[in-house]
Amino acid sequence: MDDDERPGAEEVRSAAAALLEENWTGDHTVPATGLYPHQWSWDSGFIAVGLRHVAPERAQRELESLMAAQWADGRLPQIVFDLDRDDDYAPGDSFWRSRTIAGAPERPTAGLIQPPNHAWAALLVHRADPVLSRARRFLEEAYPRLVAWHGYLAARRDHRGAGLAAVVHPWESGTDNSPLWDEALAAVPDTPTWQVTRPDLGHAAAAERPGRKEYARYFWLAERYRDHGCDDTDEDHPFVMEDPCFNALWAVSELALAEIATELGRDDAPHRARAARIAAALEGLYLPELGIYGARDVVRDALVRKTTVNGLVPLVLPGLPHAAELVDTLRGPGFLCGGALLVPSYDLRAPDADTALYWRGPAWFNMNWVLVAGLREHLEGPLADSLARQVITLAVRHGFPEYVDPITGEPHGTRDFSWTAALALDLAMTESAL
Ligand code: 2M8
Repeated sequence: MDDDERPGAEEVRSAAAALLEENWTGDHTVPATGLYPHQWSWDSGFIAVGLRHVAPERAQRELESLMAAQWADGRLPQIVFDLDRDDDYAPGDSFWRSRTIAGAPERPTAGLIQPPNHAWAALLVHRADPVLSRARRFLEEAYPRLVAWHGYLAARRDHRGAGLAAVVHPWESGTDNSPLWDEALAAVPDTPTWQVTRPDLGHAAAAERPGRKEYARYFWLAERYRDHGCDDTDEDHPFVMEDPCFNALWAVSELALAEIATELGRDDAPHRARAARIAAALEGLYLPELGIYGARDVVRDALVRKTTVNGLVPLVLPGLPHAAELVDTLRGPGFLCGGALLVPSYDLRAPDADTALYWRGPAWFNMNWVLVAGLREHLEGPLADSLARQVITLAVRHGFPEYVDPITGEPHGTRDFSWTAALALDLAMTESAL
C-alpha cells in the first residue's frame, strides 16, 4: 500500500470519534444503529478500548452500563435491550422476558453471554486516564463485578471441570457462524416454537448472513436455554463447546484482573492462578498437526479440527508454549500468505471458505486487533505493524465496515460499525503504525 493512501492519525481520530459519538445513546454505544440497535457485551469492551482515547469518561460509562445489567449469578449478558427498539432486532426482549427469570436484573437483557474481554478493556480504560478513573472510583466499582463475572464462568460454565468455560449457543462465541460450530449445530432441531423473524436482513445482504436453517436452530437453542430458566443445569443441552478464542480472552482478562487487584491494593494471586489454569487447560485444544487451537465439542467429547481465526487468538497469552507455531500458521497459506490483507476468519484453502459470508472467511477488525496485541506480546513487531496499518486503512477507507474480504479489502456487512472505528482509533493512537 502506498504511503499516500494511508489515512493520517488526525483523519482516523476525527472520523472514528464522530462515528462513536453518533452511535452513543447517552449510556452506551450501539454496534450499528440499524442492524444492532441494543448494547452488546463484547462490543462494549472493544468500543471502550477506542473511546478511552477521545472520551475517557464515556469509555468508563460504556462498561458501567453493561455491568449495571449484571445478573445475580454474575453473568454479563450478551445484549442489554433498548425497549424502544424491540421490533428492530430478533430475538429481543419479547422473546427473552428476562424480568420473569430469577436473578435477572431490572434492565431487560438476553440470557446468553459473550466472550469476556471486559476486564482487559477496564484495565486499558483505567490506564488511559488514571486520575479520572480514581476520582470516579471506576476500578473500585468495576472490580467486584468483574470478579463475579469470571466467577460465573468458573462456577457455571466449566462443564467438564477441566478449567475451560463452555459456550452453550453459537451467539455466545461472538463468532456465530464459524465452521467450528457446524457439526454440533447440525444436530440441533430447527423447529423453534417462536416465530423466527429477520429484521437483520433489512440491513445486510441475506447472502452474507447466517441462513434460514441456522437461524431456526439458533432460536431453538435460545428457547431451550431460556425455558430452563437460563440456569445452566440442563444436562441434556445439545450444544456445549469450548472455544479457544473465548477462553484465551478469559485468561487475558484474568491477568488484567490481577493488575486491577494490585492497583486496588488487593491480592492478585488468585487471578494469576486462574489465568495459569485456563492457559494450561487450553493446551488440551491444541492441534499439533494443524499448528492451531481447535474447539472441543463437550457433548460428543471430540475436538473440532478446523483452522479458524479463533484458534489463533491464544497468541495474546504471555508464555504460550505454541506461540511460534501459531505465528507460522498465521503467516502461512491458509491465512496471510493466501495473499490476504488482514487475517481471515477461516482458512482460505478450506473448500467451504467464503470471503463474504459471516464468520466463514471474511476478516474481522476485532480479531485482527487482538492478533496485533498477540504478535506484539510475542515480539513479532514488524508483522504487528503491518497488520495494524491495514486495520486502520481499510477501516477508514470503507466507512468502518463490519468486516471485509481479506484478499480484496472489499467491505461487507453493515457500515458505520462501532468496534471497527474504536479499534482502528486505538491502533492509530497507540501504535507507531502510521
Ligand atoms: C453479531 O452477532 C449477533 C448476535 O449476537 C447477530 O448476528 O445478530 C456477531 O458479530 C457478534 O460478535 C457481535 O457482538 C454482534 C453485534 O455486533 O453481532
